[in-house]
Amino acid sequence: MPTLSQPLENAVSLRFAPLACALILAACGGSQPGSEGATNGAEEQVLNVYNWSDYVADDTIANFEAATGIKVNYDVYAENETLETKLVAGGSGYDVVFPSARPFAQRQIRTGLYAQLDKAQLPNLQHLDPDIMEGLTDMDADNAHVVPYMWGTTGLGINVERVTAALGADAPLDSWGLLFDPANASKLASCGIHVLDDEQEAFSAALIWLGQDPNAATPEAIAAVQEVYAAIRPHIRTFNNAEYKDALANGDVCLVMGYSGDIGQVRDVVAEAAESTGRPAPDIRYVIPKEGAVRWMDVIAIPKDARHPGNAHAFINYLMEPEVIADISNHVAYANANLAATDLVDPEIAADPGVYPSEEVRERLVDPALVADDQQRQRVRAWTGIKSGR
Ligand code: SPD
Repeated sequence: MPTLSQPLENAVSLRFAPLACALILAACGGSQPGSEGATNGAEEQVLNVYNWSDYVADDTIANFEAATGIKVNYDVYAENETLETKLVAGGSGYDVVFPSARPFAQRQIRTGLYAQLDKAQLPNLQHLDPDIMEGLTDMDADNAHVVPYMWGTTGLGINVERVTAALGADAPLDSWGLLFDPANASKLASCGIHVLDDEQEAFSAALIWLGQDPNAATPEAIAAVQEVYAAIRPHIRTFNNAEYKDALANGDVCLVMGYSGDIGQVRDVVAEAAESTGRPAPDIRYVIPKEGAVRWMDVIAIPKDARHPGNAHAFINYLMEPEVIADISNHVAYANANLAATDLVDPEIAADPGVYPSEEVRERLVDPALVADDQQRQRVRAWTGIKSGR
């Protein structure tokens, strides 16, 4: 079975080092939300941002700071639940956050966790795709609280050589069966499987594989999902939303359930590392399974108790500059919601079906939905049990 060489593994690990630092701020000397900048009128020149890991270009924050003089304290998370816990507790100190629209921002808007946007401070709203804006109005009337950021899908990240070495040339690379069929998962266990620690996505994926409504939350649907995971649980190494990128890039695992752009980033990093060593790059592929997949959208919002709402608006408006958001899409391999940025996106990214799926594939994508609170609690409880192998 082919394995990655040591120099390539080192090159890959270096690429994701900022991610690891961001996740352990104390160890890396990073900043916490606070007040360290100069004041400008009523609002001090500070902005506390809490975003998903690997979700801006390398220079996005520095460029904003240089353009505005606002000092950004930038923290990252890997799960919607981490953000939600901080928002619900209150006093998070964050001025700008990036929840997934459904069901997270949907629920958080209902419970009053976000400030109303002042659209007079957001002239770049004019660049956003009116269809996407309209599509959010059922959860956010008049687009009053959130602005769309990036969207993507959840599918499979595959090291093609290693998976076909384990399963044969007719391995079902285009199917959730690669993961959920225990006959496949058992053969892939030794080359390594990671699954997202994302109850919403992991539940929906299993339901799609079963041919059921991906947003089902009845006791029967929950039991069916438990059964799917029980059959493959011994073959899953870990559940996580960020470490899987390094693991796939380094060759520690050969199959992951992952977010589209994250796998695109792994593919690009591995290709660059291979180029620098003169060795052939492993074929890292993102697949939207033929049975269908979840399409999600992450949005930008200002927590109700933000201390720097003026700076927050300036940052959100900056992120809606077509050049800025196109640069981010080029860097993170996620599709943005900015029509004016379309022509600025790298043609390779624009033509990547994992980033912008074809019409035919889009017909097989489903949006997450909010389920009743008690059903959601049951799903979360079941998910905790699934992970711990109970
Ligand atoms: N590295 C950025 C990942 C963003 C993923 N957000 C989508 C969550 C879907 N539940």
